[in-house]
Amino acid sequence: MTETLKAAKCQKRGLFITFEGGEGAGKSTLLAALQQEFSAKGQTVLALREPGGTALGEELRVILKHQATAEPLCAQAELLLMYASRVQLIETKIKPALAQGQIVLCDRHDLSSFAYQGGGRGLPFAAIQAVRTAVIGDFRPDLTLLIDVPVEVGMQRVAARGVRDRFELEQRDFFVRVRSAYLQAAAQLPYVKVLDGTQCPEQVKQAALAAIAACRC
Ligand code: Z5A
Repeated sequence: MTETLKAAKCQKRGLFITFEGGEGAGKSTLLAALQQEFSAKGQTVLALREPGGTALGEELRVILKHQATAEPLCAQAELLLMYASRVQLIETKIKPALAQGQIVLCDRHDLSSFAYQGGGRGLPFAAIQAVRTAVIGDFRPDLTLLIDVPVEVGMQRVAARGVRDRFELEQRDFFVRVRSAYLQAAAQLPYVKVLDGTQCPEQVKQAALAAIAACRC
């Protein structure tokens, strides 16, 4: 690609970076550090989370994380609610921000559905892919930072927080399957960069900045 073409591509839209990983991997910590880094350089940053980020998404987040009724949420309904939240966020927040050239940082996105509803809950990956295609088509992040930590490390970090949500109440095996699905996907998707989340936050941030520099343009 010529320098002119590269420059034209850069001007056309912003940058969409997603943060993935098991519980306690350090996604929110890294996202906050990068948001500060970009803002300090005068870049406009939009920080979002999934499920959530819109009025509808935040209502769905309460159901998905803290549903306390006697009727359990089945895995398929859980998947569809995740995608309802996601597509609302993409259409009303992410695409408009990218069109304005902003940097969009999103705490969890599409890969979470493959890892949690696929790996964790056992829904067929082909079924998830079919929902994905029907709902969001070929829209995808420019870069996904997958922060990988051993399950025990993540569980210990979260345990220190006290109160646990519907996902955090799952057993160790669930999170082992989630981690394995994440790593399997990362091996197949060129836009996913795996970061070692056992390193200190500053080292994780430096690795993330290197991955971002490599992906830009
Ligand atoms: N979910 C799903 O099933 N399907 C989907 O499609 C989507 C989501 C989109 C959302 O919960 C839940 O929804 C999630 C999956 C499911 N459930 N789980 N489990 P959430 O957004 O509230 O929870 P989370 O994404 O798992 O966030 P988290 O548990 O807070 O993890 P984190 O953001 O990766 O970690 P953190 O808050 O940055 O750090 C946790 C602690 O570790 C904290 O004390 C930090 O100071 C510490 N930390 C962070 N980094 C480091 C390093 N590098 N070293 C040492 N200590 C660190």
